[in-house]
Amino acid sequence: LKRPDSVQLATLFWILEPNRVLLGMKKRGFGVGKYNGFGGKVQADETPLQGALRELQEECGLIPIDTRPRGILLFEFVEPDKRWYLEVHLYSATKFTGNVTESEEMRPEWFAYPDVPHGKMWEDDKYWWPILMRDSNFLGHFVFDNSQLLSRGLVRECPSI
Ligand code: 6OG
Repeated sequence: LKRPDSVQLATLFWILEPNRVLLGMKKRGFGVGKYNGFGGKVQADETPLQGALRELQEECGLIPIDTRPRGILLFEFVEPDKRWYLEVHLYSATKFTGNVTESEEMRPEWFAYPDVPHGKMWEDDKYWWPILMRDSNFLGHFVFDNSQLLSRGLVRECPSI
């Protein structure tokens, strides 16, 4: 048996109002140039929920009111000399306090649901977005190749999360 690989914990927060969603344009680092929910790495002294709340506030200035867990995605990144894993805990809210503010990391922008720019988001999103939109939850595993293109994946609706 080989030594098991380690997994980095991260978060992704979706602000889903009845008629529009708040996305962030990632200004630097991993995923630069893509629209996404708000999030980042979970710190050693945090639960994923604590990390998700901290990152949401840091990146767009909001404090959510009706937070709920929506899913867990395991991303596997295959590089020539290594393979690494990100376990992303997803949350959503429909209500918040605070004002939407741009940060060093993210430029927030509202999108009406029909205008969500899936072509400018990570490729896995379109496979679980419909589950998010029908108010249900999910588990998934996606493998990305060296150019950060999706090579395979699976997602399962999991209402009881
Ligand atoms: P920082 O490096 O900014 O955290 N993330 C992904 N999000 C989606 N939708 N799809 C992916 O497919 C992703 N890979 C990573 C998780 C990275 C942020 O980017 C998200 C974190 O919110 C591969 O600290």
